[in-house]
Amino acid sequence: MSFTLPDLPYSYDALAPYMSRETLEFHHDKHHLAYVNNGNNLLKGTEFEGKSLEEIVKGSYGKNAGLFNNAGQHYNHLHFWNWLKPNGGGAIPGELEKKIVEDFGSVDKFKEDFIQAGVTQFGSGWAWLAVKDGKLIVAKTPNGESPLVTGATPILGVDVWEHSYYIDYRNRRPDYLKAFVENLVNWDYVAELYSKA
Ligand code: MN3
Repeated sequence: MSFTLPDLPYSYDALAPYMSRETLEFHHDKHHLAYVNNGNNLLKGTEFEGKSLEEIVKGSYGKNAGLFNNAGQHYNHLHFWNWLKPNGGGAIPGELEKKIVEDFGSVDKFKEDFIQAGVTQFGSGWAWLAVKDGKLIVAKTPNGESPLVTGATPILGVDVWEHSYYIDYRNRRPDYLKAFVENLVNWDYVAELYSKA
């Protein structure tokens, strides 16, 4: 397969004031597009042509750094746009909420751990909620990595590269993460991924 850039599932103004049009224009139209174009160029002539995106991400990890970085970021961003929605945050669908309480003790404890993972990811990377061996875990990864490469299934991720928040929050990464959790998360999409994990 080759990589293509999907349209955002909402308008560029839809996530304001928590994520501005300008951030989405740079992040989607320039950064994500660059991963798509670079990924397609690096995919050409490799053993990964014709494979699914997840197979490319997992297969290129540790083997083909250039392809992995771009395919990994393409995978992460495809989901990231769907992990956001206008008037997000709020109630977590029942079954997923139950599992969060079971594995973290409370929803608040999960949110605290998730935000902490994003705050403490040194440099560029992502913070995650993932399913591993039937259990929910919080994780953080550098650059374009995701829990996919450690045999887990990511169900929620937040981009903590500076391009994702610097226009709106400058150096206040904790404020961006709090807004992500409280006002932007599309829990229906997280629950959908959880049900398939
Ligand atoms: Mn990004």
